[in-house]
Amino acid sequence: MSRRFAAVDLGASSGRVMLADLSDGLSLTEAHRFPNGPVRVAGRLYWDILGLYREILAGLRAAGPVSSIGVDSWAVDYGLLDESGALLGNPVHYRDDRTRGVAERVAGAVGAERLYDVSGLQVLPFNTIYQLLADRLDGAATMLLVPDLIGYWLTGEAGAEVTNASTTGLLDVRTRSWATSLIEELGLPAGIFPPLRQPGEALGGLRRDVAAEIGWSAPVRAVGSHDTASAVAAVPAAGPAFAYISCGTWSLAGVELPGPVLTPESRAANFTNEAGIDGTVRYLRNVMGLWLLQECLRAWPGSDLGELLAAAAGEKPFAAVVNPDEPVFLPPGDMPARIADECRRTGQLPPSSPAAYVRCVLESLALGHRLAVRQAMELSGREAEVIHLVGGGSRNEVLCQFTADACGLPVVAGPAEATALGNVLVQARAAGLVAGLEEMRSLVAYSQPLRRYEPSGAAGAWDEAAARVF
Ligand code: LFR
Repeated sequence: MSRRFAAVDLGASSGRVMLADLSDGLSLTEAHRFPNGPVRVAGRLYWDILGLYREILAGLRAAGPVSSIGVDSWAVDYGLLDESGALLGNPVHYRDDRTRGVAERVAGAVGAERLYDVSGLQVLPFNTIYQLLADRLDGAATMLLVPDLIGYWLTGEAGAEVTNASTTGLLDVRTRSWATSLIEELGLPAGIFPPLRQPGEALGGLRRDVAAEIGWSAPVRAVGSHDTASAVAAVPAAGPAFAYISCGTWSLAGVELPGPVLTPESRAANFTNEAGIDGTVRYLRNVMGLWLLQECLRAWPGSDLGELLAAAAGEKPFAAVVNPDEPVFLPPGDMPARIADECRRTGQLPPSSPAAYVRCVLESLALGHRLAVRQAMELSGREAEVIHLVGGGSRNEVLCQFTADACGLPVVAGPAEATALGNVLVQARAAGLVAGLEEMRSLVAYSQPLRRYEPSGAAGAWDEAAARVF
């Protein structure tokens, strides 16, 4: 058996097929990378799911034969299949506004307390539960979350991987099975939710036509198919006293726990209890993340991120900060204009140059990280001595330093490709090459470049800035 594994990892701004080799330690190389983003058609925001599938096949062809394949992506979004297994309509992007008001309506009908008690999930307007209630489900026989849909196209096998299913709002947080009575109470068709599968389980071999197209064949295995579950699995932590921030388009900031926290305080702070691998709970909150920066860059064609980050480091500290989680920042659009409005609304002068906007975004994000990490510790009772910042954001030196300063804790940055690493390590474990979560994490710690940032001790200025926005 070869010690090579392929990770298909779809992020909101780019997708990639990564190749891992565990013959000697753990090395990861990129077989193929491709852009991803929303497509607006007739006022609705979609993913280009077929384009993504084509790029996945191109990536697998480039990767060459492996022992197995795992697929992960962002959460909550799905495709609906008809009786014959054909896709009914194009999957809608979670930033589409068709769910406006749905969360409030559902809370009014079933009660916000009940929803939290059943699913343990934070309320985000785009949770699957709200999307399904906003969609037409006529003719739908099966609902497949994005990685499960890709897995279905690759193998012909339908199922719902449990870490991602936990982001739907329709999975029972205690039993990790579909919350059938809630599903029925909401009037959703219970039959569209496929059987659950666990990370490490084999889906099956590639369909013959798929194998013919990429030139080789291998089994597909379920992994932590929610990208954040895979990223947290690959956090290079040595013991339990850590917090993590999986920082990409979103920043997912929190702690790992053996069981859920379902207290009224936790619900009020909108903390989520998402399923991690091996029965762990990802106790975290979504912080708006690098989306703020990505959307600023889209508004400034021709700008250079490296230059802007360097210039931002030299800008005046705390000239203006915003609460990064204001709902107004969620949809695509003119981000600098929305940041300027938010500054004015909170009695601050808007930034006056792109570098000043970038400074504002990075300080604001660090404030978001600080609040989420502190509340996660407080609400769960879990103390952290270090913050592991993983994902693409770990390459952003200014953000890593700001996060250490704002939180008053050391930040260990990296790996940038934590998600792909978590994906392949679950496959390698299923193949018997790695023993458990602890060994997976130490393999990451020893094989991947990491960088440590110490807090600078300027806590007072961060306290003052936090008081301005929260
Ligand atoms: C991160 C992520 C988050 C989820 C958001 C939307 O990529 O998966 O965990 O809340 O995307 O699906």
